[in-house]
Amino acid sequence: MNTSAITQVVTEELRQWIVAQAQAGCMPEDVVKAMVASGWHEDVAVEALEQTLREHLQALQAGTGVSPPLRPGQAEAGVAQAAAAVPEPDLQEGATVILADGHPVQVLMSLRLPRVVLFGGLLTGDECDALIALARPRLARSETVDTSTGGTEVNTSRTSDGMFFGRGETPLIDRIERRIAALVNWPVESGEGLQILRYRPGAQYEPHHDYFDPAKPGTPRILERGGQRVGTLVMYLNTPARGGDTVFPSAGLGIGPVRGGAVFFSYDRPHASTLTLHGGAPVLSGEKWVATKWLREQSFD
Ligand code: PD2
Ligand code: ZN
Repeated sequence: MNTSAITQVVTEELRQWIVAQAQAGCMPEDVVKAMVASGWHEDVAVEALEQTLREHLQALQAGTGVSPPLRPGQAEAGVAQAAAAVPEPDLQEGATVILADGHPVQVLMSLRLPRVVLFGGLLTGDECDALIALARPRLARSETVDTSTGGTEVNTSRTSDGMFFGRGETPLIDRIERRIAALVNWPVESGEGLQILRYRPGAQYEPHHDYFDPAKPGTPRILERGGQRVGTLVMYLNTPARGGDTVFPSAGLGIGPVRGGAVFFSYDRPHASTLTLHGGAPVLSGEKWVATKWLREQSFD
């Protein structure tokens, strides 16, 4: 196979990871397997392995070959991760509507990689209005989980206001959570509480991954409760006048927010190879309100 046609870039981080695996005594075929499992093409993996180890050996022989240890956050390109089970809607036989806990939801678009499914009519107009009314008095400047400490921090890359509901906090929220669970075949108990965000004009959410970066020191603490995130459902509670698309830059995909609709995406490993980098483009006029449901591997209690 002609590997020059493949555009995967072998980064310095990946080279360092390969050296670290070799130093730890891993068999070359296991290193290749791990790379393939995390999204690398096999031919690229073999070539990267051979070339990296050859160069490392040459550097050692020349007396300059001390590979620096990986810094936190540097490992992402090379960290091998086994695939986890993920939430997934029943789309067999070209379903155009899914009956989720008795509520008809339209299937508008689906993509294999990244795994993205666009739904229409997941929430009724009344349900959207009720969520906004419940959340409005409880909004505060959005915080995100800080994986360097495991705590929360105000994040300047996210200029929205937000709040979290407890799971099943009201009968309305309980009903919506059961509908989501039925739609994506994932237990209610593995869902985080609903998060509501309000973006004003100019507000945005810069591209990020929703999974917790395994290389960050605070991540093990976060994972103790429910394990990794494996899926996200962003529900649109209104239709902004202009802007506010949910974008997937690695896939060149933009989703226009429409009231009652929702974008679902899953990621079977905490790795960029899932192509689930995504963000909220700036709102240009009007407001944008969303409700996000993050789904964990295990019970989130
Ligand atoms: O509001 C959005 O479009 C958006 C974009 C990226 C929401 C999230 N991420 C999220 O809630 O994780
Ligand atoms: Zn997100």
